[in-house]
Amino acid sequence: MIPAANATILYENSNYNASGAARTYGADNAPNVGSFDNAATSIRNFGYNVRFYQDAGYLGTNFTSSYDYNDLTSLMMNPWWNWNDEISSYQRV
Ligand SMILES: [Ca+2]
Ligand SMILES: [Ca+2]
Repeated sequence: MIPAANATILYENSNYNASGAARTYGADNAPNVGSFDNAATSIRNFGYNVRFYQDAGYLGTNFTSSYDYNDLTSLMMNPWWNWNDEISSYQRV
């Protein structure tokens, strides 16, 4: 899908890599990211404050940020787990 202007964009790989067969997902709000479930490794927010959730339907563990992340592996969800391949829904707040 082609993301709308200024939409948050999820990348399945690190460093916003969208070359070749690498998939991306773009939307302002996504109660369910569908086939992109548990795939996001880097994200761009374009300065918007966005809340990301571990579960679909804006549920579960979440974090809110306006930053871009080139590798969610380095963003810890808790002392034992990071955010790589975990996002299932998100919304602007
Ligand atoms: Ca990934
Ligand atoms: Ca998830």
